[in-house]
Amino acid sequence: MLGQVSPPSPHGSTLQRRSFLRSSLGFAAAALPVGSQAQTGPNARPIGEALPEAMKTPGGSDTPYGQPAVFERDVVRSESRAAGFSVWRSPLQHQRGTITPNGLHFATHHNGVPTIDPAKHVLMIHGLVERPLQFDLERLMRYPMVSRTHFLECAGNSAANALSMTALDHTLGDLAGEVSCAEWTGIPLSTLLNEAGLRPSAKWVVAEGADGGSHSRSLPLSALLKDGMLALYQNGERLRPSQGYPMRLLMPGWEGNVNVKWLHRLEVVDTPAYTKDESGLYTQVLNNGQIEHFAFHMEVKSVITHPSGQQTLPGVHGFYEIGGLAWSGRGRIAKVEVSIDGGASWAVAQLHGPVLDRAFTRFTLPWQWRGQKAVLMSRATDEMGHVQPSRKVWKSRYASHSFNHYNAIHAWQVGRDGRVENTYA
Ligand SMILES: Nc1nc2c(c(=O)[nH]1)N[C@H]1C(S)=C(S)[C@@H](COP(=O)(O)O)O[C@H]1N2
Ligand SMILES: [Mo]
Repeated sequence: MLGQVSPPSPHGSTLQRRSFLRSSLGFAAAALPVGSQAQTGPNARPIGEALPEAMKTPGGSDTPYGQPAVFERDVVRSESRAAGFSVWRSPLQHQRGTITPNGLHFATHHNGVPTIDPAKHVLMIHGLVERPLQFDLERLMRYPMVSRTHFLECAGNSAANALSMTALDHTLGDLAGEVSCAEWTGIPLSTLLNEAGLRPSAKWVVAEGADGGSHSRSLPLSALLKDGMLALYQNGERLRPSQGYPMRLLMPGWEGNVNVKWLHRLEVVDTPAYTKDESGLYTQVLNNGQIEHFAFHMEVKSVITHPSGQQTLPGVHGFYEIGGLAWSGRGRIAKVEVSIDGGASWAVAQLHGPVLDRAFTRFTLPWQWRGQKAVLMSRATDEMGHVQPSRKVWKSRYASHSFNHYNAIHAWQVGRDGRVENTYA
């Protein structure tokens, strides 16, 4: 690579930050070259003289549905199975930007992926309504639609870091890849619920999927009317079977499992149904033995995607970019701070806009690595003022076997050899 790379200018040039950058040995404040130089000497050929191989022959053919480059074969989801569940984690460490490609969207299936013929699928709205309604896809396609970019995160994301006594040496995707972000397009649920006509006693809605175990959850009606979407499209194309084809419920910022896939029934009721899915699986046991029920929101969280677990800095000392993703189920990300010394000092990272409500936000910070041991951490704050807790504080709130809604600060240790490893700081 030729030329120089200039790290982005510091965000928020307060006096405090300037002096932090000056006084900190680790964070780069000036432009640093990372490109390699043209070779010199008697046998050196001038840069640009040799034609690349691909320019000497005609190219190959394309495919009807575009595929990633063959050299990107390793960029895939990883699967793990537990108690009949199948979980596919997104390789966050290989992604840049904020939108998860459809083929890499994480997935959690309690009973596999059903094959649903859209011509035969119906959505029913019944219960405490004036007019029970049934919709086929042809009819739904005539409704006005909206598009929104939102993350989706499994309540059990990062369970390994919540439960394991020692930090497991895994990749970021394997540790925290049950989260993704996509542009969802569909029909506001208020349109369909209001068409059915809500009775005064209507307070909750039971959403049921058309998969084997009929996954179902109860949601407060008021929240569904405000924010709920019947999603039909994911990043511009129809939903993937893995994401609920032909239609799913989307509740922005709420734990993944209420986002019922393969949605076929909305029953309007006056109290929660206490389905097996919400009673058995998605409750948290607090430290005092009390049960936390219907904890819908996913709280503010962030992860450093590069450098991250099982990666190795190429050994060259100098400029590196620390970068990552932050999100909150409560609103926009207001601030991300990064530490290179295990939390002893923090610098404010640059946020890359647009900073959207309940969506992935990218953050970066230039860093000079001089071969020293380092512990990299990121700490996000959302616009409501919620800040990520330390692991110790998070663990003190819940019973030792609780793992849902884990949003503690995540840490990577960088060794002198440049190897990056999961650690508890
Ligand atoms: N019908 C149905 N909906 C479901 C599930 C399921 O197994 N069946 N899994 C839930 C869980 S636990 C999560 S985390 C999200 C994951 O959504 P995704 O697979 O599109 O990422 O879907 C939820 N919706
Ligand atoms: Mo989940």
